[in-house]
Amino acid sequence: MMKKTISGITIECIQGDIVSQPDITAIVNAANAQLKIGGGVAGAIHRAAGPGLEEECRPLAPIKPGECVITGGHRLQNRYVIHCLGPIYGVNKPENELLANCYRNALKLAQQHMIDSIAFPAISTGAFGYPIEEAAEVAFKTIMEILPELQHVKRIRFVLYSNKDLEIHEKTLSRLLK
Ligand code: AR6
Repeated sequence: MMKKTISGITIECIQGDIVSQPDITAIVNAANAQLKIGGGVAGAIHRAAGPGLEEECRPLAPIKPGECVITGGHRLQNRYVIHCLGPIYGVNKPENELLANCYRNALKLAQQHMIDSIAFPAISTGAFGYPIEEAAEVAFKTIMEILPELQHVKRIRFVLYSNKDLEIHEKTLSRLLK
């Protein structure tokens, strides 16, 4: 677990499950273009939210790599879900810009909806094959660029599935803050 506060905004890294973050207003889904239930994060979120989430998503799909849409949380403990389509590594290019767009657009939606806290999984690093070190660097760099524009978001949490992924994120964040 790591916590850093920059310009009044706390960035946290924890090991855990994205659907078990009851103190967070919006959780981010590593979605598919059709915004349907899938594997990994998308599977966990849709299962926990119930069928109402897919129903709300239907008219919003398809989305393109880098794009995000917002819905309610349905049966989740969170008020909102922000669905982001990450790039498939080696297919959707340039990967780093498309991944940065996910973080940028998710935080813009959070800002528009006056969301105070948001939790991200490591978008694109599972089924979409993005190397975790590179993805962590893109994620934190993008977040730091956008921090000065955020007025409502006070807490940004990264929820990493494995201890190894947590370690990589903690190291990357410490390095970028030096
Ligand atoms: N909580 C937190 N992190 C998780 C969880 C969880 N419950 N489950 C997996 N991870 P992925 P992608 C980690 O595959 O790469 C889906 O099938 C996982 O270890 O969920 O963006 C969709 O339908 C990895 O580090 O998302 C899409 O088709 C990270 O979350 C496609 O996969 C992202 O893994 C999206 O692929």
